[in-house]
Amino acid sequence: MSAWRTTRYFHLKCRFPHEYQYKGPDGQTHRIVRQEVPAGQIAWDTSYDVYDPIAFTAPHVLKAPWADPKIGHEGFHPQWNQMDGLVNRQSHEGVYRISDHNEPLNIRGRTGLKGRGTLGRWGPNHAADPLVTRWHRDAQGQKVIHADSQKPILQFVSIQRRDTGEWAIPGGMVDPGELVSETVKREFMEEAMDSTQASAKERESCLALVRDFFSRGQEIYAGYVDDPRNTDNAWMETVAFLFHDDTGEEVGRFDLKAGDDAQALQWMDISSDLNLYASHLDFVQKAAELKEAHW
Ligand code: RP5
Repeated sequence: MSAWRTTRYFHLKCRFPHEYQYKGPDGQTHRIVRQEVPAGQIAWDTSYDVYDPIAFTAPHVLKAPWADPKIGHEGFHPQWNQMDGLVNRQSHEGVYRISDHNEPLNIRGRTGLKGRGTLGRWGPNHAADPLVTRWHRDAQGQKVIHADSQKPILQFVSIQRRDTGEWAIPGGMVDPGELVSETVKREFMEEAMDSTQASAKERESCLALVRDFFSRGQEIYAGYVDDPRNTDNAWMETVAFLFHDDTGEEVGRFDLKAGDDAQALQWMDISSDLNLYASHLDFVQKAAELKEAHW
């Protein structure tokens, strides 16, 4: 069974021994130990008598205007498994269950922690991921071929996350009512383009180019993300789009250098050796397969 299939059915990064990490208002990183959930006990259908995880919702989430209120809060009547006004409470993976306390249950099963953690929505929290790729080329502009696989090496735009320090696709949350196709473009502009330090004039032409480039994406994944922030009652889902610059003359020509205080950013060579945030390696693998690149 490939890694792609494995992570599709079992979540790993939101389970013991991985701790739940969050940054408190004091700037300190706090760690919460998840209850152990053996692989055979992940499914809600399987009984697990000793299962009694602690509940945790980050204090800032309880006060945030972008987050859902507590269950039972006056005036909060969430419409599970459907569009709830502008909020999408549907899962890409089917119908999720609701507990006796009217709380959604993680569509992939137990995580060893109740509550919402640092996530704002009960149930699915929708994100979008722009996977932007180009070929690794040498100084003469020729594609670099990997010595072992004899296949060309693909590169993708990778950003170092501030929360965990891990390298990731520069994705982001879908705003209520926003189209996923808009989210990928917005997130890429915010997270990646801002660091190109281009002049105002250059920026204008860059924007036009990026808009055109982002109109030609290919959806490569829609579903659950094995995100370390997932809990029994709140979890990440995403739609990942592949945007490939075959000639390297579009977005591929941007030299992505982060400024002093900007987030680290780079064109990263794709291979199975990478260690990326959540299930991002699965999306990158899919891109390498589609483009018949080195893996
Ligand atoms: C991941 O979290 C998604 O795949 C996406 O990359 C990211 C969105 O969350 P933020 O980066 O906005 O925190 O699950």
